[in-house]
Amino acid sequence: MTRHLITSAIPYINGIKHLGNLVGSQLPADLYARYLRARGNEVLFLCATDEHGTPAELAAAKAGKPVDEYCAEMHGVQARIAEGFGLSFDHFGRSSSAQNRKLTQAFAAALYEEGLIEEVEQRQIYSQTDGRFLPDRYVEGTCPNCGFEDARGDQCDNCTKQLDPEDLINPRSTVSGATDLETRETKHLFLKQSTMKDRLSDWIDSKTDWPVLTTSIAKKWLHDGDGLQDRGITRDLSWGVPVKRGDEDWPGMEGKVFYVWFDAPIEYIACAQEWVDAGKGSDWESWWRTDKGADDVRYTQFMGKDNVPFHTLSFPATIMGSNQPWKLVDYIKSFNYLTYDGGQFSTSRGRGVFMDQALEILPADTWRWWLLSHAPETSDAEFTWENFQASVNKDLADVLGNFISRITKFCRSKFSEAVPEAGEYGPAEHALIADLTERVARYETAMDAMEVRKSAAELRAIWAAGNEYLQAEAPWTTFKTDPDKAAAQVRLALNLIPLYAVLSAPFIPDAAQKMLTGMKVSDAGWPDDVPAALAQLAPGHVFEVPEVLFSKITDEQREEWAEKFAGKRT
Ligand code: B3M
Ligand code: ZN
Repeated sequence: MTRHLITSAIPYINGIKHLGNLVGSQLPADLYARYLRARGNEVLFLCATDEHGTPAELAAAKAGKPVDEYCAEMHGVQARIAEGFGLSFDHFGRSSSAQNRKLTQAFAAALYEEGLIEEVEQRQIYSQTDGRFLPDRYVEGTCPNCGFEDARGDQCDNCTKQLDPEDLINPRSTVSGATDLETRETKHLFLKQSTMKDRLSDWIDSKTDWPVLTTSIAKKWLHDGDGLQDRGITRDLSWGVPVKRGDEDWPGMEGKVFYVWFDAPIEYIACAQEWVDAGKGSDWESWWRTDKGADDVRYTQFMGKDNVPFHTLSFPATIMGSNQPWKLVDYIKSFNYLTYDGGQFSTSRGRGVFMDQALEILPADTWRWWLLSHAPETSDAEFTWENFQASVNKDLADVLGNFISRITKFCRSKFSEAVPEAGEYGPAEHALIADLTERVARYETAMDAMEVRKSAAELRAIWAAGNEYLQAEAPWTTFKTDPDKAAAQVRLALNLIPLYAVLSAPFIPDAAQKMLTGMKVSDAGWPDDVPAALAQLAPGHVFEVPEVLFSKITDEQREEWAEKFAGKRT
């Protein structure tokens, strides 16, 4: 038994995530957490909402709510949706928690004491009406390049030119519309991560077993162009972790907060504290402090590729730079993007399926199965309704669902709702048991390696092996001439159901539970010994035909949904 710490990138608070976000971090992390728990490991699986920064402020303003209220509400919404998808977090925290505020300020103090924080004077737009400095995207005006009147301070959306707010003609505050803007001197903190370049580089080089997607992005940022830049870790916002050195005020930093990407990964640690403070655990330090036992922990992070630089360089720089015994990540599993029907998912245009909508139209397991079996691992992947329909109808309804309903109904009609006793296993049965033993080992290897698509393919092949056996042995035909032999065939086939349930649970937990409930099995463990697992339903064991596991997606539904999610949501 190993202790596994697993974190998923923490989703931004400002809105509901789409299926591409889900498959890039939370869902594969859940797959891995469920698998490791099923195999008897101790797992702490954490996620949270990422609540600070400009996007949260802007979204709250748009919703007409105070930002703290907006975040509390949206946290509730995201937590419910996560539950709907069966995401088995041990705790779903909040980066705006008191624990994270304190820890973030403590990290800043430690980095300061190590001489890794520099105070830098900068020029920035100040709004007299608003009484505050404005972040770049809070300033709008006319683009000097194309004349577009609503260009943002960081970029013109019309001609895509990168801008400085000072470039804008007739600049105005998006907070109030005020035009009495001026440029003022202000101070910001920079983390001198460039001084840690060699250390970070050696550390990344030592991770020879990491996915190439992860290490290639890290190396690009380490070595391309100017290499690793020092990074600004403070912002002029009111919503965020106030800039302090531990408990002490930081002279010159009044009214400023830490940059969202500074405090967000620290929430991985704070979340473990929240987990304890919520009464769900008793000891967070043994997961996070190497002086308190965390050396024995294996820590795995899951994220989309756009988050890789922050997890391979910035957050490790915070951890290493603190010179305190915090746990560093052991493995980073990253993902490419999921595209939607020939284009991008778009939050602003409502293009693609968002997590709440997905659950409104179909059970979570259908989405879990499609997303994981098509995870964008080695390249981007594309969601199409045709592919989704085919996958649900074939893999889930025809292969798995049909196997279960066919064999349980046949048993009920020809014998009873109990495992038949008569008959002995012959060569075909022994061959199936041997075949499944090998296949389960291959499935475990793929799951251990977090090869998500490959694991799904191995699992599908395990389901198919049962179908092929039934097809070839045809107990309904055997029954006419040799009912005892048919009884033995049915006995083995019924025993595949709890095996399938346990193996499939990490992918499709609800359906797996229905399978076990129908078969009246409450204590099915991982099949470390496949032949023994295939004998767990003893002759005479009573069951009920499980309820229908998966309905097929019709062509009409497919067309309706393709139309509905093409991009009109506001
Ligand atoms: N919130 C980006 C995202 O939701 C960001 C991840 C933070 S991980 C510490 O994809
Ligand atoms: Zn422009």
